[in-house]
Amino acid sequence: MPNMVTYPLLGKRVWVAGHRGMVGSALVRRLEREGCELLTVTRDKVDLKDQVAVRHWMNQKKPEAVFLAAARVGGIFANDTYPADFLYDNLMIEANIIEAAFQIGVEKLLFLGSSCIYPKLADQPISEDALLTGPLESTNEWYAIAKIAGIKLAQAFRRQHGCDFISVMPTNLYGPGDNFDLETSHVIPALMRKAHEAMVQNSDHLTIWGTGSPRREFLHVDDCADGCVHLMKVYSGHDHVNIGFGEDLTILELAQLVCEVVGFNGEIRLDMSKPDGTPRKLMNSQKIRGLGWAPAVSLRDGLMQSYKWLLDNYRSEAIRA
Ligand code: GFB
Repeated sequence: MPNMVTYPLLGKRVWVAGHRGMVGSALVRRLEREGCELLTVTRDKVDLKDQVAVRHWMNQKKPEAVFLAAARVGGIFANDTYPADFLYDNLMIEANIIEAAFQIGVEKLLFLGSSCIYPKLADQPISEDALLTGPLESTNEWYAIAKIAGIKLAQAFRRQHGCDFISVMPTNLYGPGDNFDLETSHVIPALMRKAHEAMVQNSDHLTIWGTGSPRREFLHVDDCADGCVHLMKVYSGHDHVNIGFGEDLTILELAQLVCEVVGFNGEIRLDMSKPDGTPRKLMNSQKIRGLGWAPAVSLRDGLMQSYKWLLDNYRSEAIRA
């Protein structure tokens, strides 16, 4: 049984680092129910890659709990195209925040990683102890190395200084506030936008990347935020914890489901010049289930919610960027 504790958030000063991102904004929505004092800061005020600025701001605001959701994120193409940004930015952000959290005596910190930390060919479903047991997937090794370093930093500060810093590894996420840019996004927003535009333009087909055969697991971002808040309140331990949905499907099956949700009936074509990435990435989420948490949003319902968000925001900068 994982280490269960009680850390109520009621009345605490809680910083959500990265509150404008998809995960950070879901955390802000979820934390509104906890009766805590929420702290946020925008990039134009504090660049999280700047150690001095981070130390100064944290020292002034004195958060008691921190959700470290700030990161440079993107889909398979962005990861493969901008390796320096994905490695450097993520290393700097997490190192600055974790070290400053130690310096100012933050009571509890939760670091968010990603399922891409696991070896490309890890046994499925992937349990937490698969970390560092084999080579990484090449399209996202830069991001994965940064996230592994984040887990290790949290563990090192716990071990050397007794800090209550924990790490969670969410599976592939989607939901309101997602990035719908076709070059840099993850697969769900990309397919949703492609299906929507194909339907509006009366096209007879849409094209997906790769062979359509990789399998992925998808978790709605509100479930992820709920799982993170749950862990913050009940878990304390050296080992990181997976947060998954529990089922996966092929990219082709996903494309069919997205087309159904959007109402597009055309053909789905494959662009084999694009990479598949990891063949399968289904996480073993028994540990968080054992801590009393389970997801609530089905993939179909979550996709319908995301499509509504896309329609509501289609003309905005958030989509057209
Ligand atoms: O979501 P995605 O970009 O990330 O791609 P990963 C998942 C799968 O969908 C891959 C396929 O096999 C893609 O080839 N795919 C099909 C598409 N059509 C599309 C499309 O139009 N756009 C996109 N983006 N994919 C990411 C990592 O890996 O997962 C990150 O690169 C992070 O580091 C994230 O860990 C959770 O699941 O392959």
